[in-house]
Amino acid sequence: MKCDVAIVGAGPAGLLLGHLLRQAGIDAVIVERQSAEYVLSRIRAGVLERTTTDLMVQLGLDTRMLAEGQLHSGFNLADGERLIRIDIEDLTGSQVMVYGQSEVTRDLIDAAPERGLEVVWEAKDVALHDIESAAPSVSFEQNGKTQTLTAKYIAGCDGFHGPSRRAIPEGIGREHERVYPFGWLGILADVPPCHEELIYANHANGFALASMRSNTRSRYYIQVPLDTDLAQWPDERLWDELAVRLGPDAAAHMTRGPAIEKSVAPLRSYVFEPMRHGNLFIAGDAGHIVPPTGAKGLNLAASDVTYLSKALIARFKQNDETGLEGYAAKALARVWKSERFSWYLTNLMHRFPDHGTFERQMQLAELDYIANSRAAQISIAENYVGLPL
Ligand code: RFL
Ligand code: PHB
Repeated sequence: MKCDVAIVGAGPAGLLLGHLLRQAGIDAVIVERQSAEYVLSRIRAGVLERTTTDLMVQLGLDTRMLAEGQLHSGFNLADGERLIRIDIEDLTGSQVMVYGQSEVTRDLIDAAPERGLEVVWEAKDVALHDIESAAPSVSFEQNGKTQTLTAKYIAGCDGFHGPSRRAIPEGIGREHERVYPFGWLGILADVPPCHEELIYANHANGFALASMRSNTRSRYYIQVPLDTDLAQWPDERLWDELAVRLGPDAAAHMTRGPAIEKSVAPLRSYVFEPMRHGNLFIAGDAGHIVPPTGAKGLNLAASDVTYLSKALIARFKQNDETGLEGYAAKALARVWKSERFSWYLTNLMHRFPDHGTFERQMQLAELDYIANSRAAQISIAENYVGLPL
């Protein structure tokens, strides 16, 4: 098999890139380890920046997003006593779109056949070869047969655990990492949200987040120790703890219901550089991870592939390689700023095991400063809606 661009991974990064390249008439094939059903069943991000929704508009895949997604003009920080509303529309002129990652992925997967975007599902033993050569390839096993897909470029969009980043020879790359001493226990339930906007709460018991997917589906999280056993958190205990951490106003409007999904996710900040080696280009979680507190993971995947698709289109249409040469530096500059914001909000809103009363007072003083300073609110709002590309 041959194509112009072989894409490893059919998460948001790989699917968006594949569609953007197909829209420009470039021959792209995606190789994915899982089945489409499995990819669609992963419950992950829920807040889209304008840079991400713009891509869906550009692809003409925005019908369902515009009909079913919710535009939010603000979100709230809670400090155990009160809600501090960040009016992102007033502060920045922009809004964010609440539309689940699984819905974005579904729209991209459904449109792939009619747009000639081939996705090889359930590919086993995916491996990258000759990434420093002019004919890099991806091998995989399908139906018991080994296949090789030879391309001009490979896009590594295979998430944090995929093989692409690891194909870069040791000694060339550099890792920057912070692992947080807690995780998020998430619950998805078919109940109306407790508030019309998101609430990020810093309570003495730990962080909590009230989010949503629609008017009838809610997503909540609480900070828990990393070794948490889900069996310790039957639904009722989780609802009780959410009510405490989110505060009396949210609790009064909280509808409880059975969990459709419940899981613990670790929190990590991670950046690998460079995001290019030879003819391999890394995008999305394959190159960087943010803790979910800033809602930036999916949005960074989208900004990476915005840069990468433009660079590849310039290469194939005008034989101009300057975009490809600048890709890693351009993408990383935005990545680091989102890393900073996600790290800042994680530090501001969580209880750390080594924090004493001083650190707690610092958090409360900062929240009080934010509550009373338009300058502080603008800084948070402009990062939350997404910095310019
Ligand atoms: P993805 O979505 O991980 O997709 C990578 C794809 O590559 C496939 N793959 C392989 N394919 C072929 N061969 C192999 N050997 C492969 N190994 C892996 C995988 O099956 C998968 O389909 O990365 P991408 O496209 O870069 O997209 C990034 C986003 O998914 C991610 O940043 C966010 O979902 C992060 N994230 C969250 N972000 C938020 O903004 N808000 C959230 O609430 C939120 N929750 C989460 C999250 C990430 C999680 N992970 C990664 C464990 C919750 C979880 C549990
Ligand atoms: C979610 O709805 O899953 C969600 C929303 C905002 C975040 C993280 C997760 O910051």
